[in-house]
Amino acid sequence: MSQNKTLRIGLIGCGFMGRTHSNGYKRVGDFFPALEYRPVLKVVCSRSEKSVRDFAQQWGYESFETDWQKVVARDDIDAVDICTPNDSHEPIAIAAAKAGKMVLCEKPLSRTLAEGNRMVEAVKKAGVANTVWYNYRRLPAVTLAKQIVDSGKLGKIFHYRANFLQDWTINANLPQGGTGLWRIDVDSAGSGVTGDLLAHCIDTAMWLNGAIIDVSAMTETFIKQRLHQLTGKVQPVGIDDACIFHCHFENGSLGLFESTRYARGHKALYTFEINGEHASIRWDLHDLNRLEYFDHRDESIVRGWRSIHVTDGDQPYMDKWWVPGLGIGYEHSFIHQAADFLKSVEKGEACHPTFEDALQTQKVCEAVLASASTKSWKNTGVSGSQH
Ligand code: SOE
Repeated sequence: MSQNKTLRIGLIGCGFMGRTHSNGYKRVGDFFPALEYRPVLKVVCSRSEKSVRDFAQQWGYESFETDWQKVVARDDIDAVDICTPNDSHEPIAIAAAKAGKMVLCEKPLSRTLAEGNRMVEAVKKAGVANTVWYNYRRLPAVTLAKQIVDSGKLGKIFHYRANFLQDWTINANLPQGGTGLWRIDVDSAGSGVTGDLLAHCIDTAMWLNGAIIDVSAMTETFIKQRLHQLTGKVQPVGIDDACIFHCHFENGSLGLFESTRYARGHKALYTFEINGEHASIRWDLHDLNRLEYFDHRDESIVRGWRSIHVTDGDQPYMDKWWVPGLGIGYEHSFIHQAADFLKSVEKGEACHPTFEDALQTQKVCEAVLASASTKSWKNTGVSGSQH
């Protein structure tokens, strides 16, 4: 066990994501003891003094601030971790990079491609380590899917299908904007399900199956007006409540994606399925330790879908946890991401997805929204292998 170097974290934002990241930092050293770097929870920042004080105490941060610029300016911080609503990702990331800090950013990278481009420029110019928390890549079953695809077991890929279904905004009386509901406010979020949910699906899809080169999409906003929590006025809703798109991947396969917050009964049903010439795989977030695999080359009398319980020590990340057969959860994806980031710092390597990788997802999101609003196919501008 080494653990002799520290990485001093300044976390901005103490909502849901602030908690998932903090939990990642707190537990990573216990379960990845061989890491050279150990995160130190130096400072957490949020505008509300009461919330940030309580958060700092609960999670064990050494101090708190109410102005993110102060965190960025502090010389006892090595890495700034952005867990705020999407509208502040750009200014915080650029200022942090300029101050020479490593930058970690919650997904999506930005509200728009233009913002994302400026963020990528800033981290490149400053030469600072950077990563975006597309956490689902780090669930063992999803990482195993990547290993299976890369091994060539599926053969030529024909289809990629993904859904991300929720139902939490069906109530027309739910307000938009402000704490907890900024995801429904277009100014804060940039878009609705496209940036919030499909961005996860696109990130995983391009990681597993390569570049998405063009898209044809439709979006719908079912509830057109909502009370805005901050202005107190009933205002138009600017986000997409649902989005469906199909696409071509550069490898010749076809993609079909659907996301909505109006699928009654589904809370966070993220699923994907890949169909290849020899074999198929599928995964479901509600049963996250399992990967299903069908191989046509199996002897016909026993051929069928295998349900692989991804909990064995030789499967991704699982040598760090309990004993074979015992599952892990959603929060572990963030612990794994913290571990992978610390490892990348130790090795001086990139931690994927970097800002540049996440910008490719941003390009697809932007093309999806443009396709829906113009009712036409759009090229994404993404090509080549994706990390
Ligand atoms: C939205 O409800 C949300 O919390 C997303 O913002 C997360 O990225 C997703 O993982 C779960 O759903």
